Amino acid sequence: MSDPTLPTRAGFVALIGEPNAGKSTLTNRLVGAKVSIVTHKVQTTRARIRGVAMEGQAQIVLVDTPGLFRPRRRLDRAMVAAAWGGAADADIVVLLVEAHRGLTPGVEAILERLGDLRKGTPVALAINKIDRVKAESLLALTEALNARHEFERTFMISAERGHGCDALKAWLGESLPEGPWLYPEDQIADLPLRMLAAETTREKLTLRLHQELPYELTVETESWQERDDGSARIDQIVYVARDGHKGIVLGRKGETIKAVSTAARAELEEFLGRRVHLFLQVKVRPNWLEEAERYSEMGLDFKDGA
Ligand SMILES: Nc1nc2c(ncn2[C@@H]2O[C@H](COP(=O)(O)OP(=O)(O)OP(=O)(O)O)[C@@H](O)[C@H]2O)c(=O)[nH]1
Ligand SMILES: [Mg+2]
Repeated sequence: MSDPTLPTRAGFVALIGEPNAGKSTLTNRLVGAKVSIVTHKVQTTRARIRGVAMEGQAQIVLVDTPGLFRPRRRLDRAMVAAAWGGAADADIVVLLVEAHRGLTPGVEAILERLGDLRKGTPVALAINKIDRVKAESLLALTEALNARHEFERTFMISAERGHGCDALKAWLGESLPEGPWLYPEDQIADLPLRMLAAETTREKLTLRLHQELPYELTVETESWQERDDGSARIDQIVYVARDGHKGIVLGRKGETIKAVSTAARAELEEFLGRRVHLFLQVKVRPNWLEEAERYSEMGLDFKDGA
């Protein structure tokens, strides 16, 4: 695969799209490891998450972004700003559209803003979740989307199953600018471990809790201690905004938080390749959605939410 006579290439590829389009799934698929959390709920990703993939002599830095939607609250605005910021800084942008949902008003709104990108930024279209539709429907959707924007390329993919992902990756590799790699060859993520650990816990919480609650909580790693026996002790705080939410997160007799902790610990142990002791504490903090420090912990710019 890797041909040392070829020039090295490297650059940033921003994956953008509506919430739930499959951006994080595609990031993980292309990296070949889980670097970004995935759930069936919208607005899972809150900040830009970088994953690094190699394709021959090209280093593709994937920038997974929060979903694009019409923001109403401060956190929404900061997330959407982070997503467009990722697109603005990228060498290549890939717009993900869900095959079964097609050209939604949300996609229309994104298409309208593609013109604001730096002139000359190639934008590719990836129609995702093709496993959910009949192949016949894809041609019409491709035409409708390409009539709205002149995409550099169109790919039909299933990020979850892998269909079409090799072709997309190959194209990204050959389309990035020549230049030295941006990360060591064996690095796959660019997220501080304490943040990755917090995201893992947030994923497990999101998977278990009711629709509205995940939005109202955030997880922070408070301390990380390396122990002499090679294990790590990780202490995290789950901030919720309302008193009533604390009980929901804890669950009956602490069942929910215990299950979340077990699942998060198992995943962290696998990722780190060593034992982890994970301690979760739930705190009610009514105003956390308006606190600058919570945003910097999430990797967001508080001012963007103003
Ligand atoms: N059937 C099918 N489901 C998919 C595919 N790709 C992603 N999904 C599912 O779609 C849901 C959302 O995936 P994510 O990767 O979290 O989507 P996202 O675009 O990162 O979402 P946000 O971070 O909320 O903006 C998850 O349940 C995935 O398993 C696919 O190719 N086919
Ligand atoms: Mg995501």
